[in-house]
Amino acid sequence: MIAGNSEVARLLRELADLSKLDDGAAQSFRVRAYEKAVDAVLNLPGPVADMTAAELQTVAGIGKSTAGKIREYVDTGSMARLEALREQYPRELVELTRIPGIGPKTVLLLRDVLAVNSVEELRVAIDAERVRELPGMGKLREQKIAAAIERLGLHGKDKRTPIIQVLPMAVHLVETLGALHEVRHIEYCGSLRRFRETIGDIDILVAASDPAPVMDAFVDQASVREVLGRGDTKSSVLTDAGLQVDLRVVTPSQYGAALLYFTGSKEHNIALRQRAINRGLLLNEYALSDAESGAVVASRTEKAVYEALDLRYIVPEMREGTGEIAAAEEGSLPRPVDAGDIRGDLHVHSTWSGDGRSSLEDMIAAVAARGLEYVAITEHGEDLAINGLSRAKVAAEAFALEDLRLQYPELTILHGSELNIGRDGELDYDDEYLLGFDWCVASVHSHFDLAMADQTARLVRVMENPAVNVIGHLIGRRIGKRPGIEIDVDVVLEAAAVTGTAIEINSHLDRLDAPPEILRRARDIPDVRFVISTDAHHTSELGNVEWGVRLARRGWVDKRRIVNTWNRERFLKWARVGRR
Ligand code: DGT
Ligand code: CA
Ligand code: CA
Ligand code: ZN
Repeated sequence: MIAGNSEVARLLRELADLSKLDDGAAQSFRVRAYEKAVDAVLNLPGPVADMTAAELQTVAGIGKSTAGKIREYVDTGSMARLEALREQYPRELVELTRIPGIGPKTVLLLRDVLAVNSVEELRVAIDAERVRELPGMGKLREQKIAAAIERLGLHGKDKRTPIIQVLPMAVHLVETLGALHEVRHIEYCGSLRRFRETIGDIDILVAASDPAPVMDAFVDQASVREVLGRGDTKSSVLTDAGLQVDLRVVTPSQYGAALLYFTGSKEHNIALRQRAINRGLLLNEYALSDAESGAVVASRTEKAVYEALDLRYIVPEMREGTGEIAAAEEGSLPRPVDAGDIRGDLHVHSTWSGDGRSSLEDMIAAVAARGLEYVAITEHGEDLAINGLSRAKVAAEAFALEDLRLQYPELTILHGSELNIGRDGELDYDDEYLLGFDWCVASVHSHFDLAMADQTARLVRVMENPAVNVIGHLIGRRIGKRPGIEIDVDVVLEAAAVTGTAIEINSHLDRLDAPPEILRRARDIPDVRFVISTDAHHTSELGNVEWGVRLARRGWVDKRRIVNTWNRERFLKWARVGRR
């Protein structure tokens, strides 16, 4: 295989990083030389592999020694200097340099004085208060480093990354590899396809006529920091962000069985395999086949495999091994919602809110372009510092909306508000005034640390207000950053049912709130209604509805309970009843 430019650039970057440690300085002459060469190689107009050492040296930014190393790699497939450095500075040690506040000198001190060779060992040393004793360190820096480790989630064997950091990368990979002409089908699988809110690693499955070019393109991605393993049909890499990506290539006829296998969960797979055995069949990552003759029964699509096991298709978001197979068998699985089912967005901001980033006109135009039937514009209520709207502004926006209704006669535009739930469940404006809005979302934006009983009480009080249609982002969490409020889920859901207040399914990847565990609890309380909303602050966020839809599926929410799948007439009638 011919070494690609981005692959060479990646190795030079690794050389630079390792040289920082070797020189004990982030900006030594050697380090700068390698870093310059990285840019130079990435900017070459043609393949680096076609250039002689002499030609390489004529390129600005590539010196004689670096040119020699590049040729060595192109000719032999390895670089002696790099191999030696990798030997001397193992990956776990290099990982330490990703922690803010730890430079190459500190890494060497940690290693030589405290025998710390990994993030895990660093945590132990911090707990023992030994790091603060290093020269130039002290208690304050030690605490800062501890906080940085927590924040980065760099610790533990089963470190998990919030989905918002993983999904864009996976989508990009699927697009890039999917463009290769050998690729027939491609999808991300694993926990990401099941839409877990934190991800261990990315799994990508490809069906291709020829796996080799797919593997080449995969390990040659610019974002790849290290190739952990490379084979004919499977490879693993580590990205710059420290995330592992596993790639598996199968033939098109195996794709359905492989997709099922690599999507998991493991528990779901095991239950399916047992079901196959009970029917005299064998299920593995390549096919469902007859246990005796070995003849393939189904393998091309997931649907075919489920069908051959006498089951309805189960969407990936429900494959956690928590009763979905029994439910599929008895026909009690909730009807999954699709993005195409959503007819309105009922939590949308514009620049009238202090934190909105698209104008009201742009927002409405974008909503209309998406073909929605109704929308609620819900700027922040006046109690939210800076971002909220005074009554004068609310009145002014009402005028602006009148104009827009004339411009977009097909779209029903509700004038709403996103109210702030106060410490004891009080709301912005006054009760009389609130009934003047067409639609009210009420959300927690403060007092996250109250005791469970207090949190529950403030939510219940708000739901009793006839102007409130829906509780926005129920627990107020930020995945991986803020845990969200503690509530008595059953009491809150019961109150939602009794008062006719819907629970929002907030689509933002940072929130995914209410969490799926809470949504699932509502299965037993059939009167609870839901709203899938984007909470968009910019037109580009309206498309996030796709994530809200997947969260709803993961929470086993039947689509008939989601009010914004209803047609305009039915929805408006419900919205008015809810307001009494
Ligand atoms: P993660 O990466 O920890 O967020 O979770 P997953 O579910 O993506 O797990 P991963 O990456 O280890 O494996 C991907 C899928 O491959 C997994 O969901 C099911 C399948 N798989 C992996 N190991 C096993 C196994 O030992 N048995 C079975 N039946 N399936 C497995
Ligand atoms: Ca995975
Ligand atoms: Ca994996
Ligand atoms: Zn909002």
